[in-house]
Amino acid sequence: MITSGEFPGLDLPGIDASSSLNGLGAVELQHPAQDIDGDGTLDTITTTGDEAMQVWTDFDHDGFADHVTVVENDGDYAAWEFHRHPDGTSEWIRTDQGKIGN
Ligand SMILES: [Ca+2]
Ligand SMILES: [Ca+2]
Repeated sequence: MITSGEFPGLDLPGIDASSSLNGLGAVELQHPAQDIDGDGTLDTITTTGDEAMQVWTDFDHDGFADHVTVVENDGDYAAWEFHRHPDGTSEWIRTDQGKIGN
């Protein structure tokens, strides 16, 4: 189950490769199901919507997603990183975007 601390009830699987995550806030990963980096600790949840799937990963195991990759059914993708700033603010920053196969 995924919840957003700032937008309860937000339909996270509705995010596609062109969606902006600005303002999304921290995304809590309560029950990670996959171990994407193979260190033995579950860290990743995959969510699936009609148009795209999203892979949320909590690399530092603090319970909140640090990275998400969005892949649309037609191959468009985007990757975002969650950054916490010293002043207490946080934001999602897009690190990659493109189309698989190009
Ligand atoms: Ca892991
Ligand atoms: Ca984290």
